[in-house]
Amino acid sequence: MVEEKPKVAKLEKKKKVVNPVDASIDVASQEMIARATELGVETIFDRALSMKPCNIGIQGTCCKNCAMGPCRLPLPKGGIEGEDERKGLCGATANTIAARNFIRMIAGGASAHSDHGRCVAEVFMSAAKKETEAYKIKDEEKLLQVAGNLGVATTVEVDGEELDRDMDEIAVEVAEVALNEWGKPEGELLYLKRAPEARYEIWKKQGVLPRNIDREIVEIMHRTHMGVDQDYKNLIKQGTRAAIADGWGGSMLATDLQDILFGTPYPLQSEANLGVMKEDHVNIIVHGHEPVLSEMIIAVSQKQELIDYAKKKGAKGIQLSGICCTANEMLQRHGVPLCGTFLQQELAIITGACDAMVVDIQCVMQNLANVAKCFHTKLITTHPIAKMEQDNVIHIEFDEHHAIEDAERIVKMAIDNFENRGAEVMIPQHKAPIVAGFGLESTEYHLGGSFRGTYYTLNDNIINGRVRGVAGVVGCNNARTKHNLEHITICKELIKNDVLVLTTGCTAIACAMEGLLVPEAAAVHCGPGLAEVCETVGIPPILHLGSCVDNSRILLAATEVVKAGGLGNDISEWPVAGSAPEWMSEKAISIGHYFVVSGVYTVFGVTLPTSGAPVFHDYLTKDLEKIYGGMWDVEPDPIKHAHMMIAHIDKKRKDLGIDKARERVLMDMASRQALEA
Ligand code: BF8
Repeated sequence: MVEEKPKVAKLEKKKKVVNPVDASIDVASQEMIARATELGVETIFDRALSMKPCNIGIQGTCCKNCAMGPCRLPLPKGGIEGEDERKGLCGATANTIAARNFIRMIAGGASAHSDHGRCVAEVFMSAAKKETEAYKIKDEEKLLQVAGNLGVATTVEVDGEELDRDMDEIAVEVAEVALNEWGKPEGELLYLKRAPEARYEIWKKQGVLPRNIDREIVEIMHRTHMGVDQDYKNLIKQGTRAAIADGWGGSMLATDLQDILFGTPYPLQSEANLGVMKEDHVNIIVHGHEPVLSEMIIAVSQKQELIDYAKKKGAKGIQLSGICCTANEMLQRHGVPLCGTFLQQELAIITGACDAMVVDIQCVMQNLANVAKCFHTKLITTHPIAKMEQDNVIHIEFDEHHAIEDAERIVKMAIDNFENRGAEVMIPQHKAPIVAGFGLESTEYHLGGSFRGTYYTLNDNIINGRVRGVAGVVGCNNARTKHNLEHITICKELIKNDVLVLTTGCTAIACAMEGLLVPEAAAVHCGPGLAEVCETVGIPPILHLGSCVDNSRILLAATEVVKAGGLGNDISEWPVAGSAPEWMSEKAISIGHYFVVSGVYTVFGVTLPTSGAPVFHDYLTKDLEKIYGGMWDVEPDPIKHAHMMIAHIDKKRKDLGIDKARERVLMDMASRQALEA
């Protein structure tokens, strides 16, 4: 007889509960994380506790590009002594694997930005051809400027006389030339010539001028296929081409065409954080990236008949707000308040007051559907390339040819849902005032003044040392770090040290929530030099330049500084640095790389997926500087991170011979007056 084994009681694994104070520095978010725990709703913060990241993937040395693997090549605990003999089945080295993975991330990021740009270009074409009622050319001045950059004539000769060309004709040709940038058979991207001449020459010499946007991404997929490119230097060269095609191509076109269609941003006031939601209003949150959809939602929700309809249903009105980069797009052109960053998307639904969350593309978590199931929220996907499998998700496909009707249907659905709210509404009462909308043009106006209208005044203040340098601080939230801690610590440390900060994406939203995007922040947080400049000009010490595709605005601002004179001939020569403190997406890697190869020293927080391949890692963080004047760096500690950027800025000041000026400026008022005399 077989002896029966004693039954062992299964040990119930105790679920780890997230401590809100450990998860975020933001009080509104802490309150909603606590609320989620109280209601038993699982969020990304809980999963980050119970699921650890893969230790090999994080090093960048797991190859799953063929079915003989995945081949995993972790770095030995004590590092590599002697020759690195790690190999995959095919013989691929750790460097090859990490470089392949890295440039596939660039391909992912560049394709996301660029496909967004293509979609805008297609809508632009419809608007130019007047095939849609909903979209029109809004900024003709910008159209003419972009026409110039794309080589489209803006005048025409009639009987020996130079006349202005018809605007509609220009718009159609701009659309044609722009769309051609994605797949033209020969030549190079037209916008490359917008970079400083010295930069263009470096790219040309290195053989990395992108031919068209799509091709560079396709070529990455080919070169990283099993058995093709097996030289990390050659692989990263292709990554460089695709990244340039993103920053100086797809992203820049997205920004320009959006400005023409929806308006070029100028500074405006608004508010930020979950507290912008209103309990007695229909709350519609738009989340994602493409303003094509959100522009229509904004237009429609202002219609009197829909406001009246909302009132008929018992609400006082319609409150729109945004999450992620759609938020930045709606803010910079219309002043629509920011509801939150990437890590607050679930929390917005947990308020119980979100009547509809309307999403398009990128950075939309699939768990939104699970959270929405616990509340009355209608979760509406709108893009043909971005659907969700859960059955509570509604798909209303958005099409520019009947955009108004689609938007009306969505807004009406939200209004109808207002009466389905449960008793569980809890909106955290925290929000901060903000000033946003600093495009390239308005920054020029503010920093140069209406009199000069160039970046000269900024250059002047960099040269005299009041402004030590400029930093572009951008990027995501990452659930592996404390929400917003690194963003805020780094930005505060930079402005404290007289570094003017330009920001986009979720960093911009984080700074907004923290109250750093108002002119008054200068007196509280800045060093004396930057405070003086901000107070004189009336700008915040951190300028909100838009969404992540608008990082192209930072590239162009950096170029304007070069053009204004006195700070060298290339972006790599003047005191500027980049940072993505809490990055997580492939888009961030593409952005980081186009910053680097545009000549910017760029520091990432969290980690870089290259640490398992030390030779390749060193190539990115040391050798690239010799080629491009910019390089990667990584530092998770926010204070050290900021000081690495400041050290780079000081090095550039020294190279330019303007380090002494700053020492004098920081002496005292008497010596400054003596100097000026
Ligand atoms: O494009 S910063 S989390 S929202 S990827 Fe996403 Fe990162 Fe936010 Fe905008 Ni950019």
